[in-house]
Amino acid sequence: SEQVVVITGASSGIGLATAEAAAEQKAKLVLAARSEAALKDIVARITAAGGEAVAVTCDVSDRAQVEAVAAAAVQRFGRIDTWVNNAGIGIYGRLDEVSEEDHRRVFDVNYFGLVNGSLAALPHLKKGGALINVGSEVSESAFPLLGSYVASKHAVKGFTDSLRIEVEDVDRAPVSITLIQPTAVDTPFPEHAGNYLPNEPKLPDPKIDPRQVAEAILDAAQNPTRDKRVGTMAKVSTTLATLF
Ligand code: NJP
Repeated sequence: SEQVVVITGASSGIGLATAEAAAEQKAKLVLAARSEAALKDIVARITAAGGEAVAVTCDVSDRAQVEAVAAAAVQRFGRIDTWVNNAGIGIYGRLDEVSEEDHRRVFDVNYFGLVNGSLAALPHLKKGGALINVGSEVSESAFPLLGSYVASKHAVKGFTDSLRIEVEDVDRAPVSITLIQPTAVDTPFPEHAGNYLPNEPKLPDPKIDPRQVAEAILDAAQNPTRDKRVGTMAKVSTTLATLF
């Protein structure tokens, strides 16, 4: 396809894998994250391989910065076909020890970042397009020592499912809205997370390859489904000893 695809959190992990896979499919890419240098390297790599990509430095928790990403996409490529809200962070720690500031930060990025992206993208998608929101297996289940993260991903699912009804069923706009729900994915997510625990946080095995999630995201851009689960969906063990 020659889709114009916007990806938030494109500097690492799932977002980066999605950018690379989309570039192979000849998509025109708008890559957003806070790390300007990392994005520039990725854009240089994609461009050197014959692809088209532009980097936009952006903190998704700031609505104006997210609107600037949409504006950059339209300015460079004339339209937006697919918008992927992928940026996210974690905070490891008990709910009674995570500071209010950290708890709010998780919601500012994971929830309000995705709200900002969805609302910035929708006006551009209404003639036909795909909005793809990265939730999680924990959008529907509990998980200890990542409680603020789990709560934010539940909020992501509630927002995404409600928005879908308004856009598809009330407006009858040809926008597909998909929630991607991966299991644990092999990315630097734990290293990027805040941590109140005495030891290095990690995610439980089995961890899937981020390219598997990228494939599900790009597939949803072409063949939308309401919820796309990726991974084994084995019941997450709540035995703390297996996690940390
Ligand atoms: O994590 P990581 P993943 N504004 O840390 C960016 C979900 N998920 O790929 O800003 C803008 O490698 C950050 O870039 P930078 C997860 O919840 C994961 O695993 O430059 N961007 C980086 O590009 C999240 O929603 C697993 O630091 C911001 C990216 O986000 C998504 O998958 C399982 C930002 C994070 O890359 C990608 O996570 C699951 C901000 N304020 C769902 N803050 C899993 N890994 O197991 C961060 O079910 N970023």
